[in-house]
Amino acid sequence: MDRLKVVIVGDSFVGKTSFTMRLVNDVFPEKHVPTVSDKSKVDFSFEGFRFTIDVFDSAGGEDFHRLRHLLYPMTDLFFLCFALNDLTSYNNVVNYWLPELRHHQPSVPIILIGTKSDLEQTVMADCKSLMQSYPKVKILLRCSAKTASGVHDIVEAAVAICLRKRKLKQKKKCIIL
Ligand SMILES: Nc1nc2c(ncn2[C@@H]2O[C@H](COP(=O)(O)OP(=O)(O)OP(=O)(O)O)[C@@H](O)[C@H]2O)c(=O)[nH]1
Ligand SMILES: [Mg+2]
Repeated sequence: MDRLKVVIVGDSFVGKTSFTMRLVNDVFPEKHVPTVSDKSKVDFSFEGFRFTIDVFDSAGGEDFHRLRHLLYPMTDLFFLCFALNDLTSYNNVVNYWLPELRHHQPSVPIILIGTKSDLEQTVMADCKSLMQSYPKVKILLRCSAKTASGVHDIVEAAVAICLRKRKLKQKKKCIIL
């Protein structure tokens, strides 16, 4: 079975842990317990392949800005989260998180996730212009950890992106040989 490493980042309170718990245990924790760092895993099948996804949940708080990058090496894909009802969390995607990921892991693909889609959506994310500035941003998807809407689609997109990247790498190796 193939293994993928996914790291979840974004501001505190956007719902990274809730998303992870919905994905891994299919539950929704109502309470916010600030994360320090957490690792869990989930098995997933896609196009006849079976994957184990190691999900690294990170702390969004500023206190952890200097430590968080220790999670980044060997990452296959980032889930970069903002809350669809919190403009500040989206502005921080643009002004803080994307520059941070490009600085530490410039070649790792990113899925942008708008969380809390069950609440009123006040953020108009301009994904096209973000993708132009940051080609590693592959797609913007919306989800709700509360209702589970969109969560499966995000994992499917993640696996498809990683699979495509690995196939491309193998192709390049074959050409060199
Ligand atoms: N309505 C709604 N609330 C959500 C959703 N996801 C998370 N929440 C709530 O938002 C709050 C913060 O969620 P967390 O998952 O703890 O946030 P986090 O991003 O992990 O925060 P840090 O660990 O501090 O970085 C909690 O009270 C959750 O119940 C969602 O999809 N819908
Ligand atoms: Mg958390």
